[in-house]
Amino acid sequence: MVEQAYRFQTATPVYCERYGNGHINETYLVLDAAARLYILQRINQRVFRDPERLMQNISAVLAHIKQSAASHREYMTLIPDKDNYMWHVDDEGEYWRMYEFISDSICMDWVEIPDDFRESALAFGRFQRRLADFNATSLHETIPRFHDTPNRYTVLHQAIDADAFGRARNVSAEIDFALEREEYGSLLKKLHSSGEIPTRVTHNDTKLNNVLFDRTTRKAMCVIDLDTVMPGLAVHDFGDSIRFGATTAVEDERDLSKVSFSLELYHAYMDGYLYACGDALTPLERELLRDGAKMMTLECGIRFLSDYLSGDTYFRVSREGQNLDRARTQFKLIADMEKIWDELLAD
Ligand code: ADP
Ligand code: GN1
Ligand code: MG
Repeated sequence: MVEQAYRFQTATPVYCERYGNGHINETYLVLDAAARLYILQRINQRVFRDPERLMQNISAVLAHIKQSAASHREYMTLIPDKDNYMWHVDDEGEYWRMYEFISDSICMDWVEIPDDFRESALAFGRFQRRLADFNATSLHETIPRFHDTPNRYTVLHQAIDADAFGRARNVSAEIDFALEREEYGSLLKKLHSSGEIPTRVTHNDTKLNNVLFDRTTRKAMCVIDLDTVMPGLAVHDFGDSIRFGATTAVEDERDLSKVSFSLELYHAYMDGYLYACGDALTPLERELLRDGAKMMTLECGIRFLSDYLSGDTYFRVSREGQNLDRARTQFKLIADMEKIWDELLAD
């Protein structure tokens, strides 16, 4: 039993096991003596340097979403610790938080049918809409420059130059692929800096497995993993969903012949997203949705490749070469998108 499970306002915990497939935080499923389930998480402070402000963001965003939600299963509920704080700091200075487990929910690591993906788009679209009147400037930037693609290139250059693990020589094709697209990498940042696309409250980690679905109806209910909710770009949120979901294989698939971009899933997501929040987007944002998809795939590929070159210190790995495999799947998806670029425009 993780002893921090006892520190929150629940009945006595009777079970606690590692849970989920996240790359960053440490997540546990907890059962208490009253047969209630909870999610307990240790916040990764190497990634999130200011956990208290992060928790303030999450509390504020959840309170806001609650106001317009149709049911309590559409938002997460934090459980206070025994001193009535919304988080718990243990003797080692580690930050922990607990949520009610959303009952009868399922979480998917890949798209089983296009309708599931469309559903997830509805959830992220609703999320965007519900936070449209939330003051973005009140949010703390939990990871500075998180989706700053040109800065991700700077980090890649540093990793290549340092080549701390002697891995660069084996991945020259992947490095070349990334560097050939470096100029493109500044497209969205430039349009944002010049005010041509607006700042919005965004989720910034819109993977399919950050949405909970109702077990019976398979309707998307609740957006989770709010650590990276910050001011950002709507097209990035659209794009991050596409890079993770509009594919025929998992993110770390080793056999690249199994990995291809799915136009059918792309359009299923586009359809749901535009239905849920399309009228809130500007014409230029709609036009740039496909660039959001390519950019997030490129940025994530660069991040995986940089982490591989630097010794896998950021994304959790369970086998050697996993971050390289992840980078390769992203680059394969980009190559596929480029081949059908004209078909990716919003209608
Ligand atoms: P990470 O940042 O590591 O991805 P998440 O916050 O996404 O962590 O949580 C990891 C997994 O835990 C999710 O994919 C989901 O399966 C499950 N989970 C998280 N919060 C809840 C919740 N409130 N109710 C049910 N399951 C949850
Ligand atoms: C991480 O926390 P998780 O596993 O949902 C990462 C995302 C990446 C994703 C790649 C805070 O997401 O940015 O896109 O892995 N989160 C953070 O799977 O860096
Ligand atoms: Mg997650």
